[in-house]
Amino acid sequence: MSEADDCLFCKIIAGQIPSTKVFEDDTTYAFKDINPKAKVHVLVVPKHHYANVAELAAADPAELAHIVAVAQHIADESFHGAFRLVFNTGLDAGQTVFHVHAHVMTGEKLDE
Ligand code: DGP
Repeated sequence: MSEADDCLFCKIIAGQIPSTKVFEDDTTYAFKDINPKAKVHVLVVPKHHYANVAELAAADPAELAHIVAVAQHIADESFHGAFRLVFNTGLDAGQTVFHVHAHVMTGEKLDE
């Protein structure tokens, strides 16, 4: 069994676990975080399984740039383009799901 076979976000992308979709194209899926930390809190993920952002950046930098563009699009739609982008990377940084995901927080003025 590969890492991806037992991955929560792979199952969400495949529609095996329900999610509230915000955006989708051939390579990328975005859905609402189940535990929002801002008025708009969306997770943007590549459909291909990478464990973290460093792995994604090394393997497919164009997809990483695309994720940033999707984040910008979400912020343009919900809060005049301002957003916070967070990639928790590693257990001790708070990463709990080991399929790379950008936390996009927007929709309101954020605390500094
Ligand atoms: P992180 O701690 O950076 O690995 O973030 C994981 C995020 O995933 C966390 O903010 C909560 C969210 N999350 C966990 N399980 C689910 C789920 O089943 N559905 C959705 N929509 N979000 C989830």
